[in-house]
Amino acid sequence: MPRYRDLTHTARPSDAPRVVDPKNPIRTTDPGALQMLKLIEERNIETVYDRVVAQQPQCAFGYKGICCRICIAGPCRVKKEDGPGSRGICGASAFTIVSRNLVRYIAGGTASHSEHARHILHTAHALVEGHADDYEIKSPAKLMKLAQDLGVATLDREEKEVLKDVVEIGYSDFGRYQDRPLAFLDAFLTEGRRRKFHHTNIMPRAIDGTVTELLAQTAMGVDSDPVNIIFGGLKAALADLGGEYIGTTLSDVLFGIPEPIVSEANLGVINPKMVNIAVHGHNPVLSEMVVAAARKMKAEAEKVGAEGINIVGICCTGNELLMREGVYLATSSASQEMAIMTGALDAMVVDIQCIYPSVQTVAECFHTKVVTTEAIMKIPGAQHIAFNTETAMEDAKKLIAIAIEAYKHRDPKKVSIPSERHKLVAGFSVEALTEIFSKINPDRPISVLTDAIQSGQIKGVALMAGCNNLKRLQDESHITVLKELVKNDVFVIATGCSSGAFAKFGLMSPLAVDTYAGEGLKSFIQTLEAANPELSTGLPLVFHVGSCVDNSRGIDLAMAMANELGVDVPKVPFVASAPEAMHEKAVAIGSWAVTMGLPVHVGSMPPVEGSDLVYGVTTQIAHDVFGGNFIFEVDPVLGAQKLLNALEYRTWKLKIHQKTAEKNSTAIAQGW
Ligand code: NFS
Ligand code: SF4
Repeated sequence: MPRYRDLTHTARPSDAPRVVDPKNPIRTTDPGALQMLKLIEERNIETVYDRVVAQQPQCAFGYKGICCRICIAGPCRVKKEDGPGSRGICGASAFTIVSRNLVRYIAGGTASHSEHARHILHTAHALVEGHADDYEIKSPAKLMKLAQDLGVATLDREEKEVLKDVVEIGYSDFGRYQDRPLAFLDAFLTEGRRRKFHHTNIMPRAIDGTVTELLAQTAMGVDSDPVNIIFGGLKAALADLGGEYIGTTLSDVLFGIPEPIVSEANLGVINPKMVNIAVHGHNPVLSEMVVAAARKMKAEAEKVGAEGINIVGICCTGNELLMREGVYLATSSASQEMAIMTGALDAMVVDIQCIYPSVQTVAECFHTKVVTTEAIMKIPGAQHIAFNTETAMEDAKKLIAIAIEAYKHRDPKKVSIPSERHKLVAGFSVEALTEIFSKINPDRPISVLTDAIQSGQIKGVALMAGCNNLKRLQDESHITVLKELVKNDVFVIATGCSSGAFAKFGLMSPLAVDTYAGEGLKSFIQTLEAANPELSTGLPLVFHVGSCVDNSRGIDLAMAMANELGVDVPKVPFVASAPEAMHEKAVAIGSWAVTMGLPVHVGSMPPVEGSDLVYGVTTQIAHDVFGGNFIFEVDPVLGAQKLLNALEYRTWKLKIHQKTAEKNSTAIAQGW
């Protein structure tokens, strides 16, 4: 069987248009957002959908990654195949320029995720030092497990003492100078991956150091070898994964391990009778406190004539709250402005990342107050209330008071909330999934999943992740890839704005199983439900594992499957897809996923086509070195097909090698 059934072995994407309908401002398929669009037209409000159209056609040099702005002799563009025009002023070739641009995305993504992680570490640190009394250790069990993974003693020790040591290790992971690997990465890897990263010399020792080193490596006149540059990028991508591990594990310690929980999603969750506050961004340190404060301030809201306070989430902080508190998810990245346009949002409280600066412009047409909370994130015109972990509850109450005050100025004539809202079940941490599987096999829970693959009941597992990118229509690619995968019996877990899309469309509901799952997947989900009668929520079509930082949970599941099967990650029928990738963070995640050994579909073309060499390294050579590779395919149906092929290939190989091992009574071979 040829690799991924690609008979040409070119790994080229199809000819599908890179920007569909470039003149069409109706750039969404989200039913809630579509209802808003009509209204927007009447009121003549500019949105992201208009701005996408205004940017077309986008610069072809930038699109292919062959524009260099790294020094101010530039910008330099690669204009010709050969001669002086084929290089930058300093002589940098297309492969140098493309690879440098690409890995600088990774540096940005790693910096973003680790900034989030750093904030959570600071909060945990303040807690053990006695300066963050509004926080607590919600999950001592997670803390003890984490401590054991990191080699921290737990016997007869106070929880706070243990946490203190864990936090110290986290801090060292940011600034370690000794030649030791990143602890929050090394602790979780399979033996095979650990060895691979040492052999290829990409095991990071500190997050900040790795990002800085990568910026230095890619400065004007430093590294021009594209392969060396890419390996530098992969090292930073692994540092990104370490940062995500810090974020996810310590969030679980402070706010609890997610468990199955029922909620609802899409703009219809905004309640005309209540004070509505959207928490938007990524960091649960702030939003968890806003939820807690809202619970205490109902009476204040009632005083101004509201029925109460309705907190709704947007983007990943929405995912964090959905997973742990069952807070409604109002919308996801590309439709964030729509939440304000309902005219019923009294405040939008933001922390960091993925927040369009335009939310303030839109808010100025309504009574909505946009409030920024972090020192590194301000928006001209928006109010800023510094949020401190030391005074968290007090600060959160201030934020809510702003919303209650704004509610008084709400104009009923401007209120127009779409009816769209869907029930969903979320909260499937790896712990929660393991618990569900353990009802069938308490000794080896993960074998429930791997056995279902081996028997052919399901085809494998897919992690669907990533953002919205309006080069196609919002959510269309997420929904299409998902439907293709589940129809073909793939067990799907989801994070970030991909899970946001599924939630908004009603696909994260048990009701969707019958309609969309293939026979095998349906029977697998039914078996799990039958073994877990106490789980009154039922089980959904797609399993929500959290925010983008929680992609660490996804790779945890892949590694657990690898250990169960007695192989390393590249042999596991497990794939990933970011059908609408947009952010630098998505580039970092995709890159570590490849390095961890996964085939990774990306549905929005990154700027790599300006160099055949870089394109080849990311889509093919990476597979030879790490066992994972990028699959760039903008057509979502074809993208799903390529993922199915990758799963089929892995399952087929796995079965052959297992049979041979059984026949000869040996361990399964590793070198294939
Ligand atoms: Ni992830 Fe989450 Fe969404 Fe993309 Fe942005 S919210 S961290 S980066 S756009 S999925
Ligand atoms: Fe041009 Fe080289 Fe400067 Fe890039 S680093 S802008 S290619 S001179």
